[in-house]
Amino acid sequence: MSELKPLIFATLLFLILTSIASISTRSVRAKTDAPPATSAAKASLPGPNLIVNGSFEQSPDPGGSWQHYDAGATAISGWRVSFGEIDLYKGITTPFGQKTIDLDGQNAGGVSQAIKTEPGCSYKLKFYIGSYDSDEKKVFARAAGSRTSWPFSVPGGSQEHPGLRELFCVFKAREITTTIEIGSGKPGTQGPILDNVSCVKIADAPPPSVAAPPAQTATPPTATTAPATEEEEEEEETPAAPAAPGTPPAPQGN
Ligand SMILES: [Ca+2]
Repeated sequence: MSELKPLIFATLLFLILTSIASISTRSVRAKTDAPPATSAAKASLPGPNLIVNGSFEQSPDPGGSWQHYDAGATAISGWRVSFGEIDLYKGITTPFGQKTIDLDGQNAGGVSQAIKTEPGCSYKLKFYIGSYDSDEKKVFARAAGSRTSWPFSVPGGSQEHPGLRELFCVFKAREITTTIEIGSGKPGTQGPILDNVSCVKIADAPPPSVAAPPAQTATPPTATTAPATEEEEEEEETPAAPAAPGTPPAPQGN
């Protein structure tokens, strides 16, 4: 019997160690399966595309090669002609479907769209611009009180080779709705060709700053106080570097 004791002891020890190892493995697996909270937060940025019909494919068939629209028109789903005149074009070669916008109708024009935004958050507005002639052109983008403009030209530009290039600007939303606008900054009858507009949230609002503790010795309020300064509503124009000619961008979704 005494010879069996070491054997029984060894067997029990083996079973205990095996059991502990099994629990440890399950614990590690459980930790691996649960994603850390930070990665879930990062996965939400950049956010989804907020622009409706950014490639202008959801619009009436122009019939021929183009259809003229004046300021106020809303025939192109999601969009409004914000000023001047534009043409909805069909047949200009781009990687983004069949339809594009010529931002000059018989004169300079623009399109706008209101999107839902979160005040304090930053957004990236991106779009593609080209030209079907060689003339100097200017395109601008406006959102949340800031305006960015780009002079550009496409030497040898044509309907088959409009020389599309990607442009973008970043803005910080002030309201729960922000109207973005893209327009021609130079009068003409053949303007910037616009296609594949997108806008995504790229940064959350910064955390609120910690208020300074109140002073120990408060001064008594005076009878008259200075009027509060109203926020400056004038737009800031940010001139951008000329858009360099580039190779046609890779196709992207709407
Ligand atoms: Ca398109």
